[in-house]
This record gives sequence, structure tokens and C-alpha cells, in this order.
Amino acid sequence: MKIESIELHHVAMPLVHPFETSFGREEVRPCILVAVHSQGLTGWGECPVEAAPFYSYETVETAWHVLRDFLVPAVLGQPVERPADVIARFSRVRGHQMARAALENAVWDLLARAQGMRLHRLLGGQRDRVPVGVSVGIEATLDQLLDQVTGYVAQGYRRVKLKIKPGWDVEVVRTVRRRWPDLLLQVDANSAYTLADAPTFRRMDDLDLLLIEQPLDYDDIVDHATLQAQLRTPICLDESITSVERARWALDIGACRVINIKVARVGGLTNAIRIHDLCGERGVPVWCGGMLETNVGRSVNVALATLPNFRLPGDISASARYYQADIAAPDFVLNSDSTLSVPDGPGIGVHILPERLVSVRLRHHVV
Ligand code: NPQ
Ligand code: MG
Repeated sequence: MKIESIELHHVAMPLVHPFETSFGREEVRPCILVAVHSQGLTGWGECPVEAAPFYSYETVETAWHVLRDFLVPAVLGQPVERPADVIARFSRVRGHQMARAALENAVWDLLARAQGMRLHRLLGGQRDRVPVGVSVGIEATLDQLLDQVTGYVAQGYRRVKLKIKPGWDVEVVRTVRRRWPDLLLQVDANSAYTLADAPTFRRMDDLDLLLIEQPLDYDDIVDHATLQAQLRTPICLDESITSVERARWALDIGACRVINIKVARVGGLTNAIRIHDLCGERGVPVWCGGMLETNVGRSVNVALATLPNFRLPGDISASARYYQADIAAPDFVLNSDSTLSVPDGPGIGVHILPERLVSVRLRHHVV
């Protein structure tokens, strides 16, 4: 197929509930949506960047720039028969994984649609539903956090992730664990600690946590290996794993026993599958992380999580947890067994609602 035209849409979506992590609080979620057109078909990809370089160095502006000035021109008018053709055209660009992922994933959707295939089948997934959980942000008070968790448990979520930071950690997590002894529970520090905080994490070893996510620096693996050696609870790396090589290095030195795979952070579906396969060969479980995506990115996450080594519930909640009115339909609804279903229909199986898209759009670029 020849890529005939490409559109970039910069949108801003108000969140149902503000989301606070160790690095900040967000009420409106920006993102860039990429549409690739060929032979009357359109493939969609999402770039879940933020306004500020706090989770990742990539921002809306860097991703827009790299897409518009480098990645889009590299594939426009070019033939693509498989995702590897796109990746080859990106090879001169260093980094900017989220920008790459948006365009590569749009091409996956296009190719799946052209074959009348659901994306998860093209990826090699077998399941039709995937176990999921919810990521609960930092709240102003412990009571407010307990209210949030109560609500999500009542909705049927069987796995909860708590965001932690210094001063909002062991006691908070212990309180939640005592209230819900059987809940699948894990924590995410988003790099808020140093090795000097090892005693804090040793105190969490008794709280029956599935894992402790990214306790140390965003690009570290060496100190994580030191910390992991002192803990029974598995460390899970998120921010530090931006490529297949980094995943291999982390496993080689024992920096983690679990990996969180986010398609955008690792530069697209091809790298996500490679990391999944590598971890499978090493007996290391993976799970699918989330970036508060719209239904476009969420559908990719569900499709990816159907691969066999996704052995822990993903940060892929129902659409209602994120936005009042998503830009794509149908919405994802939580099944009674704390799973989400793969949508019917070719490609990502969700379709863009043009009026909604225009109503939240800040910028539009067509080539
Ligand atoms: C994580 N996500 O696993 C991320 C990070 C993240 C669902 O916990 C605004 C503010 C948007 C903070 C998107 C979840 C964000 C954000 C993702 C943090 O680390
Ligand atoms: Mg994380």
C-alpha cells in the first residue's frame, strides 16, 4: 500500500478525575492522533504525550515537531507492506519513541484493516479478553484515596495500583492492604526515591504486593539491581525500559523481575512484541502499562495484552474511568471478571467520531 496522505491532530481531553503522580497533577490530557490514508482506508495511531517533560522527555511540541518534520516525510508517498518497512524509514531518527510509535501503530491499524483482520490477530494474540486493573493517583487525604479505591472495587476492578511518593507510601499502602486483604495490589513510585530509601521498600515487603514499579531514577538500571537484591517483592521497570536492548540489559543484571510494556514508551508495537518475546524466553512476566489513552490507544493496549506472556493485569481501565466523551467509539466496558474485551471489527476495532474530534482539537496538520 502507498501512504497517500497523513494527518496530525493535537487534541486536549478533560479527565473525569484529576490524576496525580509523584511528578505532578493533570486535569486535561493532551495527545496527538495520527491518521494515515491509503486506498480509501484510514489507520489511526495515538501519541500519548504530555505538555511537560516530566514522565518522559517527549512533549506535545517535541512529538509534533519530530512527526511533522521527520517521520511523516519519511513515509509519505512510500509503499508499505509490513510495519518493518516503516521502521526502516525511521532508522536515522534517534529516540523520540512516542512520536515513532504513533505513526508505526497507525500503519499497523491500516494494514490490519486492509486485510480485514482484527489487530490482535495480526500481533499474534489468541485471547478475546484481557485482565485489567486501575491506577489510582495520589489524593489530598487518605480518606479520599480510600473512597476512590472503594469505588473502583465496587465497579469490579480486582487489581489496584497505588501511586506513591515520599510521605505517601508505607502507611497508605498498609491501610489499603488491611482494608482489602485479597485485592491484587501494586505500587508505582515514578522514580521518586533513591537507594537511600531502601529501608522504605523493605517495609513494603510484608504488604503482599505484586510488584514495586520504577522506584528509582527514570533512566537507571544499575541501582535498581542493587535494590532488587534486597527485596522479595519484584521490582517492575517502566520509565527505564525504552528499547529492546535496555530490557535485555535490565534482565541481564537483575534490575527487575517484571517489565511494564507501554507501546509508546518503547517506540511502537514491533518493539513491544520483541520485549514481550524476550521476557517470555527468560521466564519474566510482562503487563501492559497505560498513559491515560483515548479509545484509540486503549484498543492497541488491549490487543497487545492478548499476547501470552502478558501474565499480570494491565493498566487498561474502562473508558468511563478516563473521559466523559471519548473521540472514538465504542467505549470499553469492564466485564464482571475484571477484564476488557477485544472489540469486533478490523484493525483497532474503534472508529473516530469526527464531531467529537473537532470539538477537542487544538491543532490540525494535513500533508
Ligand atoms: C505510569 N500511568 O505507569 C503512568 C504514568 C502516567 C496510568 O499510572 C498525566 C499525569 C498523565 C501523569 C500519564 C499510569 C499521565 C501521568 C501516565 C502519568 O507510570
Ligand atoms: Mg509507571
